[in-house]
Parts: sequence; C-alpha cells; structure tokens
Amino acid sequence: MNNRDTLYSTPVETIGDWVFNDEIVKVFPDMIKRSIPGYSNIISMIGILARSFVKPNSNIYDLGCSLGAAALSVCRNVSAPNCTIVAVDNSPDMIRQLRQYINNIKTKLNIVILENDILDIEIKNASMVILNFTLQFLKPLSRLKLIQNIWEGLNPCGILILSEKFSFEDSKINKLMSNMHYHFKLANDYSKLEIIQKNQMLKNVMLTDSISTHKTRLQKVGFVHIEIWFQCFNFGSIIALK
Ligand code: GEK
Repeated sequence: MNNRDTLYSTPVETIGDWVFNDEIVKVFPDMIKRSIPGYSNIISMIGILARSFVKPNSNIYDLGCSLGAAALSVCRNVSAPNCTIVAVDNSPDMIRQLRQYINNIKTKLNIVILENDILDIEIKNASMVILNFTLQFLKPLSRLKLIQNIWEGLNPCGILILSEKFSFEDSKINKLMSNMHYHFKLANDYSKLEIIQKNQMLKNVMLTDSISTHKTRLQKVGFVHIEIWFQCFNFGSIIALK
C-alpha cells in the first residue's frame, strides 16, 4: 500500500480530533515517513537492537503497532527460537489492514495481533517492548501505569524502546524545534494548509512530554539505565534497560 497522503490538502469545513480510521490507514506508511524526521532510521535500528536483546523463549511487544513496521523490522532481524511478537493496536482499521499484510510475511517468530487498548493487555516474559510514537497518544495520567506494567513484564536484561515527539522546557529551543519540524514537512511536500489542519486535529489527542519528564517517569518505576539513542529535532527515541 503506497498511497500518497493528500488527505488535508483542501480546506476541511469542521476540523475534529484526529482518529486512526480507514482514511488514515490507507495513506499511513507515506504519512508517517513524511511527518516524522528519522522514522525509517528508527524502524531499521529497532531491528538491529532486537538482534542483541531478543532472547529465545521470550515475547516481544509492539504497542500501538499501527501497520506493524517495528514488529516487521524485528521479524527481519531475529531468528531466536520460540519467540512470539505481540502486536497491539486499538484501531480496528489498522488491525484489519495489518492482518492482511502479515498473511504474506515469512518469519521464524510467532505473531499474535491484538485489537486492544495497550493499557488492558498483560505484558509478560518480555525481552523487548516497543512503544514507537504511541505513548504520546495516551492520556497523560495513564502513562505511568503503562510504563509500570512494562517494567513488571520485562525480563532481567530486557529493553524498552520509547520513541516520541518531545517538547522542550526551554521555550526558545521548543520554538526552534517546532519550526524545524514545520520546515521538514514543507520539504516533504506538505502544504501550509495540510500542516495547519493536521496540527489542529492533533492538538487535543497528542500531548507531548519533555525528555526529562520521560526519564523521571522511567526512573519512578525502576529503570536505571536510560539514554536517548536517536534524535532529530523534536522527535527521538529512548532506550531503557532492565
Ligand atoms: C509504527 N508504532 O509505525 N491502545 C492501543 N493503540 C493505541 C492507543 C491505545 N490506547 N492509543 C493510540 N494507539 C507505529 C506508529 S502511530 C504514531 C504508531 C503516529 C495507536 C493508534 O491507533 C496508532 O495506530 C498508533 O497508536 C500511533 O512504528 O501516527 O504518529
């Protein structure tokens, strides 16, 4: 599915909140690459991290998996025996499309696809948990509970990969990063109108945290080894080791 994202290129009469519906699913791979600086690199590197961290007889979780890009990167890189990748998303349209994709994938891993809220699933025997641009869509007050569940479900020496859009406490830096992101999208052929309409739709549903808020939350549940391993403007990815 390589449909070009032109969804909000014409004026929308009533701008509602962002929903991961069928319309979005159809253009999602194009949209996410043109909107998130470094997305393709992060997906590739998740596979490289998986080579080192996924252990035989364990589970890998891709939480908020959308069309499974991160899960599939793990599948391409891991052949440890008796491993199961659990891909979870609460958008029925994403899950329907993902199930169709997965049918054609050859992998040594068992794949389980769940249409569920990631706050409601049990995380257990995990060598790797991936939250690739998902935590930012959870209500701020429920984020700690999810990170706590992940800590409890991770095996010793397991890894959490947490990719997010960041906000910055320094208002000058925050403005600069937002501005660079705006120019990144213009350079990727989004118009000013598309950018403005999308920002408007996302403003109530995607609430970003600062890097220090993420680190403090991770420390609160027990993580000690925490580092940013990738950053481009206001997007980046953190690793936290158990
Ligand atoms: C990727 N990880 O391509 N429970 C389950 N899923 C959720 C929840 C929730 N509570 N809230 C949001 N989602 C993917 C990209 S996209 C990021 C992740 C973006 C899901 C939502 O349905 C969507 O599919 C995904 O999280 C966020 O590597 O579009 O910016």
